[in-house]
Amino acid sequence: MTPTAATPLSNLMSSGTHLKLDAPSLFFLEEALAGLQAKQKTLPCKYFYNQYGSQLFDQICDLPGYYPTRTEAGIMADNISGMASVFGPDCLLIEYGSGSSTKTRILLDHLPHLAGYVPMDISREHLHQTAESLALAYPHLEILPLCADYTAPFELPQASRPALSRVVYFPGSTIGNFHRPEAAAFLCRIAEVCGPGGGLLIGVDLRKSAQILEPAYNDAQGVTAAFNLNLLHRMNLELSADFDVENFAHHAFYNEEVGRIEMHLRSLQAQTVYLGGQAIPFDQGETIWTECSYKYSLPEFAAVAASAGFEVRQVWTDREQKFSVQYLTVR
Ligand code: AVI
Repeated sequence: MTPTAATPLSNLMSSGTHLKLDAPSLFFLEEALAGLQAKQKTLPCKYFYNQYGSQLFDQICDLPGYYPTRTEAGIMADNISGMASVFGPDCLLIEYGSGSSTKTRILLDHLPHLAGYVPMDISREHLHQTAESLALAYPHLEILPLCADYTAPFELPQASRPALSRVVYFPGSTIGNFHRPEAAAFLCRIAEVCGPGGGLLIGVDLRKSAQILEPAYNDAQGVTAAFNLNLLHRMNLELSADFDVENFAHHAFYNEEVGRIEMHLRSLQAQTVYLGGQAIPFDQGETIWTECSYKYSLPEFAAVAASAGFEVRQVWTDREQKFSVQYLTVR
């Protein structure tokens, strides 16, 4: 999730592209052009998640080789009483990127004294459907859905019962999709949202061998490849780009030195693509870097957390130490 130097919107709007784009699409165009005009071409991984991309991600979570979702769910199920005990009474639970709040239900089942639950998601439709079904399942819990991008500043809704503390829930190891300095800056902003006496319950994927990691991002069914290539389809559909998607291939590998999976889209031939009236030349073999997924050792993550003003209070892992769920408090 690296911000890039962007072409100003005003330039794009007057660049003679004659595209009729709404504000979010113009922003997408601006970010895509900035990334594709850099020396190492990049695209922000947040654009994976349109409706089709979110469906593909759900399929990834069920793939036999994609261990994180299943391992995290197992850790939650095995340790739920211990996790629930870190929440004080009248606590406001705030979930970043709540989606369908599947993992949260196990927490909600064990937290009868919450002041409220704030599911936060960028997809309004998904958020409201989830809020409605949660309201039916938990009639005594105040649910305060917040449609927001959690990487940008937002205002928390006011619960009718005053909250004594706030706990942010950020599962799924999405923290791994930030480069390390960005992860620290993001955790710093979470610490501000939690405030004094607050905490963060976070899923963090752990360092492990390339033999386990690489198959998790290179499934034989081609679902991860489709997820990655969907970025090009999105630019064709939404930004009138002319990517020939067949001319690109999914490429994912573990960069052990820095402890991250890198996903790229490799150009299979020399070609030129047009986006927003700009020519984007590709050499054969050149890549667009679309995602990083950092894996942490426990001390590495504790150091990042400390630099953001958090202290690691408790760590739960599976037996093989593939994944961790950690409870951090604001120092
Ligand atoms: C959302 N995020 C934690 C996933 C990951 O593993 O980094 C996204 C993903 N990319 C490919 N497969 C899954």
